[in-house]
Amino acid sequence: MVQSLWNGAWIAALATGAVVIALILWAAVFHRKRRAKAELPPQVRYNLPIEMLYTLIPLVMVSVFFYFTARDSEVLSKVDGDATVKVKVEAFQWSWRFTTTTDGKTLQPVAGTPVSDYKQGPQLVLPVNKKVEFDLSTDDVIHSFWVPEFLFKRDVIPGIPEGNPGRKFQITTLNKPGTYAGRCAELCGVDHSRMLFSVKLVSQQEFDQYIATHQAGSAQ
Ligand SMILES: [Cu+2]
Repeated sequence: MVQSLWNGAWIAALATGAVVIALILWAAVFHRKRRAKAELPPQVRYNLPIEMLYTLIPLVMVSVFFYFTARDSEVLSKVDGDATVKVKVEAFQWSWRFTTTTDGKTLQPVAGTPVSDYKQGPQLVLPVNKKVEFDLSTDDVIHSFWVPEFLFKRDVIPGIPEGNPGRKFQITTLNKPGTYAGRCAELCGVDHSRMLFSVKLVSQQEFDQYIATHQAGSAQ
């Protein structure tokens, strides 16, 4: 869905660009000054039809972009039903803490240590093909949770109370096992660029094993 919105926007933008460049070339080639003493071509102003046209066309274009963007973001940010896995994401200067709850069990939080271990970063382990719900919070400044390959990014804003649907989003498209790099996408201070993490998508069996060894209270 994100991909098709992106593609559509690019096609529309490229088509607009092609028309504009063609008009510029047309004006430059066919209406250039040919003789040294050529008189000015007729100067058009207050031409109502033309002014209407270049007011209406951009309005229509912006409305079309707005419609598709609003329609898709409505679907993408919808939070409904119960998710199999819930992840509490706490962003701080400058790392992340992930606390996973699934099947009534809460796992030991995975947290990064700012600066020193940024190359490693905390790793969030999730099962594939499950609905995962994220709940984003922070106590300091605005951060942004971003895993580029998930084609999804959401700002983490301080001061939004727990339970507010604005902090949550659900993803159902995590279906390819692998390790995906994540980062903070909102400039949040001096070590913002080191606010890295990763998400590892594993099979359900591997995830069950992970739960068994990482349940809160159990010996590591
Ligand atoms: Cu940040």
